[in-house]
Amino acid sequence: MEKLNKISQYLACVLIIHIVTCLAQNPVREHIYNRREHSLIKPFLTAGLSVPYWDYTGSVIFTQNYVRLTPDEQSMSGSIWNQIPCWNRNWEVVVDFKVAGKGKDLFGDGFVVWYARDRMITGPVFGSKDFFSGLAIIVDTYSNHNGPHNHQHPYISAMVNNGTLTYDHDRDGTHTQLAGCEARFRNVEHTTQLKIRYENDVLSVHTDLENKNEWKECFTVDGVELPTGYYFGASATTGDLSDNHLINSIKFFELEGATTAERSQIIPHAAKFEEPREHVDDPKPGWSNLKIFIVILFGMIGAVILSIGGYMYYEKYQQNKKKRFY
Ligand SMILES: *[C@@H]1O[C@H](CO)[C@@H](O)[C@H](O)[C@H]1NC(C)=O
Ligand SMILES: [Ca+2]
Repeated sequence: MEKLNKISQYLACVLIIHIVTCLAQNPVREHIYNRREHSLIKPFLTAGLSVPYWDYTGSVIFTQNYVRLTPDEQSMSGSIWNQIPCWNRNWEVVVDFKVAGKGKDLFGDGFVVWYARDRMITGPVFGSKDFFSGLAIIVDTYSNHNGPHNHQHPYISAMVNNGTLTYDHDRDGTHTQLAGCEARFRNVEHTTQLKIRYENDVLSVHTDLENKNEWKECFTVDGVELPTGYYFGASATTGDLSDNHLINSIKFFELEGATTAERSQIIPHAAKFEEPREHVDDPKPGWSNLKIFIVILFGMIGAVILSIGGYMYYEKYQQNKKKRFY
């Protein structure tokens, strides 16, 4: 009898420990629900050879395992767009992607995960429309900037636009980005993932790139206002340089929060931009020593001529003065 008691006590203990560790691993915040209509998951193609909830443009192809935005070939462009506008104020999107190609040092250009008003419009921002309205999470693999950068590539950054800003490729978007981080994800065998979370006007991006199965913070910015009713999408482009840009899945999670109609009326706005915001031209190349020498030489010759001239004028003036007095 005592033995039975001990066993039941032991079992109760195990149960409690199990519950406690379970709770610790799954904090209560996980009131999140996967939403199929904003997700892109396997199998991509249904029996009718259509892709439920998604449209596509350009070089996109759907295979059994991934969606290829561009192949590893020059001048390719492709995009996929969700058909259903998102009415959730708070959400999280996890993108499982792969960027790989033949190029060892030279590759590009990158891809963007969109939450935008206009869908299916091709353009110069990684295969999609410039002067967009909404949010772009830009995964830029190629540095277009000739001058020194304050960061390495590949680089992940966020841009919020109300339709008036252009994405400046020459500066890799640095003067319009809210925040960003360097990220290494090219040509690896394991899965690489990006998590975009938008909750109560706080935007955060995390990455899982090192096959450690843990999220690492890329950046968090508050004061980001995005309306409801926009569309999720992804686009990629190649130019002179190329890469395979593949999407393995996009998983949308609805977070708790009001789903209000008024949120659809607001204009995308970000309270904080990263410095520097303005497009500052590169400094002119420094003067060469020869140039400096020539300028100094001419300056000295000029000074000598001026002083001789001045002296001669002074002499004449003195002579005139003498003439007048004598
Ligand atoms: C759009 O954004 C620009 C740049 O941030 C800002 O100057 C302008 O006032 C904004 N327009 C509206 C209508 O919010
Ligand atoms: Ca770039």
